[in-house]
Amino acid sequence: MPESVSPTALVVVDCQYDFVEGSLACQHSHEAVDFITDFINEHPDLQVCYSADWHSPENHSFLEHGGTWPPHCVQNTPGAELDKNFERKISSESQKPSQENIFYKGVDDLVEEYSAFEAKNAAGQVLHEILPQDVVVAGIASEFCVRETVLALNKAGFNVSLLSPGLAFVDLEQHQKNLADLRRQGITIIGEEQ
Ligand code: VGL
Ligand code: ZN
Repeated sequence: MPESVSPTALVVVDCQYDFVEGSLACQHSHEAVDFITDFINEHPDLQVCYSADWHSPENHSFLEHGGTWPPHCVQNTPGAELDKNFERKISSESQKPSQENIFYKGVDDLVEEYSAFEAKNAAGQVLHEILPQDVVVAGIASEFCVRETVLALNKAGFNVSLLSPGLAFVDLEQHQKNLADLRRQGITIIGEEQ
């Protein structure tokens, strides 16, 4: 029997238009998406999963319903769509966003679900249940959904790395604090030139 190479998955967190250039536009977002698409094309064996923040208009995360954020990622609106550069620029069909590899979270109006750990795809599969041991995380926003996703995976025993040039953030200082804190907790930070 040939020895199989242990698989690695990349979790691309919330690279949706509202976070890239919409109501909650984050810093470094276009650079992050470009970096992620190049990284995927350079790693054709990587299993790629995308998370999507997926709120109803009544979500309690929104200011008008007592939350802290402007309305964002409302289900089936343009702001909730994944950046089309993944579809356009990724060479391998299986690594592009699809029914199988998009995992939705934030569906419950009453729960602020930053972490993508329990996100589900259209068939109801749960993200953490289909991931291999080794997981690389990138996406938006570093200090919120990326951070909570990394912490949940780490706590559950996954071997987690963070792709620093593939991150976008609300606030640069908070982003840098986040990286330092996650490193302290044993997360490997890849490519820290930013
Ligand atoms: C996020 C704020 C609200 C994120 C999601 O993806 O980081 N941030 N909802
Ligand atoms: Zn949200």
